[in-house]
Amino acid sequence: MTQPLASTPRSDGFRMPGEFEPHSGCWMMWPERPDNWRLDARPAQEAFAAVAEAIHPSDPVTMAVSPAQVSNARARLSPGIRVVEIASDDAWMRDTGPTFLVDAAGTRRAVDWHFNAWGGTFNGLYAPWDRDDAVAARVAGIEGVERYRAPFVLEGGAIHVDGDGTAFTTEECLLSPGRNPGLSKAEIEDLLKDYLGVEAVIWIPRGAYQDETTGHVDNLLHVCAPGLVALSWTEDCDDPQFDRSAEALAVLETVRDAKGRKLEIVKLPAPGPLFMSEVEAAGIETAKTGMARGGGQRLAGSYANFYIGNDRVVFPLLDPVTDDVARDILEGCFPGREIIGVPGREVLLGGGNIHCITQQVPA
Ligand code: KQY
Repeated sequence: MTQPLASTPRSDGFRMPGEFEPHSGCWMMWPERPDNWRLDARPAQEAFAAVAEAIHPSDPVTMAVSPAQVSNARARLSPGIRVVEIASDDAWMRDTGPTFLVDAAGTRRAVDWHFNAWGGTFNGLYAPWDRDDAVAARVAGIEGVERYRAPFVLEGGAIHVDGDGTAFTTEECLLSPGRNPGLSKAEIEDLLKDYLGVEAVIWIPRGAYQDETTGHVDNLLHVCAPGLVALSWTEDCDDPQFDRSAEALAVLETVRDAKGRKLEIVKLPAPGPLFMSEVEAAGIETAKTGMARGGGQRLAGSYANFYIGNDRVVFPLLDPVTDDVARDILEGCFPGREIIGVPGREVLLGGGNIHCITQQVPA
């Protein structure tokens, strides 16, 4: 593994591109952890495989798989999907993989964030997490790109960018005591500017209700294009999600982005509300650490948790009542891209969705 660069992306002229910019590929990781994925992760493996097949070949997919699962993964994935052996603690490539950057000449580099299972010993979801923390460096090495090791805790799902100078995050997440208790909001904002190559950070107060990452922005909203944001929304003012989405809307309606634009906000209906069933909960091994699961638990379902590929958008099917509404709205947001729904419930049972399990590599 090569040593990280000592400079910062911003000082070297690098920026994180928008997800809607061209990709050379997409990375995912194979689920197997039985205290997060029910029935020894077999239904989740089927769900992850379906996501990979929906993204591939628009973005050629590489699946990182632990040594014990290589033959199983290979048998369940079509031959075009590359399988590489990488050990991990769970399967969230958005969070443990590198965040890729580009410069004006088209050179690519990567940011390797410190990962502590969404809260470390304060409120992290499992321990140890050292194999997860090593994933980004491995992926960057396989991609053959140089890497910055950012000096603070962050996951890829905690940020969105518009590729044009603006980042989005939540206070609930990045100011949570389990991540960077020694850093002020202003210091974190400066670090985001340095490591994402942005000039403006838009702070949303909170993420989705019951999100076990402590408020990842990628489960609340997505940036469809510079100046265009899709926000998870409910009209039910008795739903605890209502205030969270309304607070986000209030910020998004008043801010200007780095280029001085007002944002256009498109509302995606929240599915459900959705709850874990007793049968689903019974299939999950009892967790030794933070991921206690139970029947009746509210799930943090959101259609904003989608992946933007080169010629398609892959979004989670979560609720027959709202799936088609979400599809129609996404069609309006992404002219020229096919909108593909893939069953999202098994991924949601593990605590995230399609955006959380994917990581694009810019072209
Ligand atoms: O949403 C994500 N980005 C990750 C969710 C992790 C859940 C672990 N059980």
